[in-house]
Amino acid sequence: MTTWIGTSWKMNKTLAEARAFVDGLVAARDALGGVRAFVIPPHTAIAAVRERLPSDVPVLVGAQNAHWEPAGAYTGEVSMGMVADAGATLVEIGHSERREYFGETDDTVARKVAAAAAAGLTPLLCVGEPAEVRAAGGEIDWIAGQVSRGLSRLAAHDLRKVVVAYEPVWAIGDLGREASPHEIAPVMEMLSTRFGPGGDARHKISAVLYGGSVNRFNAAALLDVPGTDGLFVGRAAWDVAGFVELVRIGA
Ligand code: G2H
Repeated sequence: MTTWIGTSWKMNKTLAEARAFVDGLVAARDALGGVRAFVIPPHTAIAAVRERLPSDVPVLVGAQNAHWEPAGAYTGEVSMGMVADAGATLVEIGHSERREYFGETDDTVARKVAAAAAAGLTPLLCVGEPAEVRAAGGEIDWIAGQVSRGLSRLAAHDLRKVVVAYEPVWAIGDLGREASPHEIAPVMEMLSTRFGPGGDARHKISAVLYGGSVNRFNAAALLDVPGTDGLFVGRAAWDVAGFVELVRIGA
């Protein structure tokens, strides 16, 4: 299977910065074909990134969030159809920052996963356990529960559209610490066998990614963890050279 390498810019980058990143991707186009690469800009830059990417540069564009309702009086929200119209083909759902700061629950996550799939988008369902759950040894049950609930509103035939990213909360961002391959292996194995491409066909999703403080030094070892179909990267890929280097590692 082709390895997925992607980045979310979170709340970063002006339009000029987004276009400069795309220009860097175009300059490195020969490196991109070996992986399934994706970039998730803020909503303001989705269309600009999509329009600037030549169609023969194989990079998917995503959205960091979208509402489950198709339209209506939901001030400040955008729909799945709107992000698709802007050029997104995948949508990140349930990142721990959205669960922590913006009130995302398993119910809103499940609604969004189903709405994304219905709109023809790839739902990128993010799950992860907090530090206290890991300290108590409860991560396998926590993650299995988050994934099950996140998929609970999805039509069975849409399961294959889903990508899951395992991102332990304690390993995310500047305050996080790197997870070791040893620490993530049991979770990745559970996700892969229970939900992933290697698992029971009735519950087959398309890929299981790892994210959380991934960088060029730990990427190869994390990719080697059985059941890992790719990496979802933040800070280390916000600079286009960093992203391209991670793509080369994944190829
Ligand atoms: C986790 C990750 C992006 P970072 O959110 O998927 O961010 O690599 O900066 O920890």
